[in-house]
Amino acid sequence: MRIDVVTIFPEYLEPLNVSLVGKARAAGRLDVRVRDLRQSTYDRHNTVDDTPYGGGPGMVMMTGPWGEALDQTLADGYEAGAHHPVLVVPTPSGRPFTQALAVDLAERPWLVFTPARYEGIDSRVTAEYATRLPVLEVSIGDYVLAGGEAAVLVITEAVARLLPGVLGNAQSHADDSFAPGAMADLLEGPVYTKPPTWRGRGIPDVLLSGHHGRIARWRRDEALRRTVANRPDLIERADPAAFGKKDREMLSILGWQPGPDGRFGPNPDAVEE
Ligand code: 6GU
Repeated sequence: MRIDVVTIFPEYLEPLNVSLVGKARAAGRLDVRVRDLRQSTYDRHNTVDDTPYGGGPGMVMMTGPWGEALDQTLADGYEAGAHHPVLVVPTPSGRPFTQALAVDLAERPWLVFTPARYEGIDSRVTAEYATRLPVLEVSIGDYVLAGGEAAVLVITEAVARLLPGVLGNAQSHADDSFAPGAMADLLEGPVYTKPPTWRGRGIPDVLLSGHHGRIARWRRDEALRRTVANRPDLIERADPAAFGKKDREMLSILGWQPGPDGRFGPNPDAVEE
């Protein structure tokens, strides 16, 4: 996979040299190029932004530098043999970044990211490139960052670990929280390793029992417990067919019950723990 990032803060993308993404690059699974947007400015101050038409606060990134930088990025990539680019535009106004979108992006051969500062990029830039390649506006969550660079780091890490040969163990992402179909969209429960006692705290006996069926049941119960506590919306949204008899027993213990439509919701009479 090839990844291009065009930014006014190339140094912000340094973490792409580290850890999993760095290893994916070293292993030849990932070719990452970071381009300084200011290379595509020609005035004395290397200006990339101007005031918004219609007024309002902040500044808007100008068409000129983005157009030239993206034309050169695309030309360089095609020259190097890359193909089928997708333009990924990080913006708090984008579609939510999810594991499903990470899986989709991991199947693409070439991603071009345009992290913006200020109030965003003049809209004609995405309109123009949308005539040439798919453009995805993506948000990493319901909060506002000062720029899209951190979002590029997030998206790149989520995508890189899905590339064949990067994680080593293919099973490691089959049961990730949010992996499509995994655990019917429950969060993963707690995990333990040696030593068996730490500061007087042991580990659940079942994990030492060697009884795979009971261990799987315990993990499922803990996943339900954690999901109820941290992401009750996932239980409410879940297809009730995903919950078997034992799941229903656990949900009942946790104070959840099926409503008239079969979907689970909190039992209004239950006492919160
Ligand atoms: Cl992709 N960019 C910015 N600036 N803020 C965000 C975001 C992106 N996703 C959530 N907040």
